[in-house]
Amino acid sequence: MAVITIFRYNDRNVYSLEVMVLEEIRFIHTADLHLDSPFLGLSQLPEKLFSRLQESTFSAFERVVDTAIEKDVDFVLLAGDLFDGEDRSIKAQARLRKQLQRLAENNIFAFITYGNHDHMGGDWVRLDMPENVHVFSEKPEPFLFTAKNGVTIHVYGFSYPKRHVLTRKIDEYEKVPGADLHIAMLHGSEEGQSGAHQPYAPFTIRELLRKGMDYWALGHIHKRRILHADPYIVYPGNTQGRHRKEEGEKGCYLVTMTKEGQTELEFIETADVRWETLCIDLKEATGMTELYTSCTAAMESLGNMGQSVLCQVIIASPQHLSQKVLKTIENGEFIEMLQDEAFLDADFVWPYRVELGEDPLDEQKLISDDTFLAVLEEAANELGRTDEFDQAVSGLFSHTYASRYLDGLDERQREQLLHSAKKLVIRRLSETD
Ligand SMILES: [Mn+2]
Repeated sequence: MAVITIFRYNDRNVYSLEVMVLEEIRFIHTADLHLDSPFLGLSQLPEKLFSRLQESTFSAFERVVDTAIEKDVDFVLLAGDLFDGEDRSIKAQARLRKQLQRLAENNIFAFITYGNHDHMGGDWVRLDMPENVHVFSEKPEPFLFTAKNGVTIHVYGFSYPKRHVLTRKIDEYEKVPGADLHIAMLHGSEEGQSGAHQPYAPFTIRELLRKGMDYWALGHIHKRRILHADPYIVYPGNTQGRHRKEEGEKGCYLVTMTKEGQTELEFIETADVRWETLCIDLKEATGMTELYTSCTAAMESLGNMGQSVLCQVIIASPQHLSQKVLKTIENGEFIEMLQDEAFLDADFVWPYRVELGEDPLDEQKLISDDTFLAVLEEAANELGRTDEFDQAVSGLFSHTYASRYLDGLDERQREQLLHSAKKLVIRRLSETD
């Protein structure tokens, strides 16, 4: 409760005291905790980093709860995908429960809707949640909540009964009178924004606005996005990035709302390990020492953020590098050098891959014979259209172990493979005079 005390002197110089109570509520909006994400495919990281990463979804949620307590909020909204797996590991449930109990001890309520990852139809060992928690059923019904200062709120939400909920759940939301404020939780995607995939619980912004709510607490999309202000329609994103495509700041929103619905948002970063891309842009011929120094300096700058970082390094304009340097990048020697520099203390900056950016001039620079390049280009295109291409890659796709992890190649991947092969031919030829 925010209290403002005003001292006022009257004409006889005797002061009177007035106390004004600000009628506003505070809550945290978070979603997509994905507790106990396994971080598959990253087990090649040094053990210490890997276990830190496996712990990160839990640490991130702990930070959400720390913030809730520190800011003395009224409640926390958890808008779906709290658990990563539909079997809800007992470890994840126990640790979620522990954090919710911390909220209970601090007189903070929690609202949960389950999403497509932790739908209600999953097969899991049930661990009951503490009493300060309301879990929504599969129908978006209101829950009447009274904040510490007496402001009343209807919170609406629903949980996924099964993994695939493709119906327009938005049609089932209805504002029910009887509260000062109306806050709706929805795990789903905006129509037309989910690419080729069938959208879960689809909605349009117009549909949400028409419901007359004061705040839409969304979940499902892992990239933080504010779809609308006044009233706010918000995806807070996930609390911890789980792979390189979930880069940058990850966290939750601290929301302050007056009884009249005026809303302010503050983003709170919660990720324990952050994914980043470092782009090293070479402007001129660069030797090994300079390249190495620029990379380590850039890595160091990431180290001052008070977080651990997993970064990929992209070297733009690699035509400024000599063949020898390029070779150390391709055979992995260079990344090993950088990794030797990485600290593995409390906070780390770990380069997990080094990539060469696109390099348009490469070919002409290495081989001046235009006719040869044209023939090579033609041969590569030709190869792409024949069975020989499939034969060439068939070894990989029929390999007992490798094939399990591979889908077929699409057009773009075929083209990329041909492009890399062409570059390799050019590079090899230029090496052997
Ligand atoms: Mn999710």
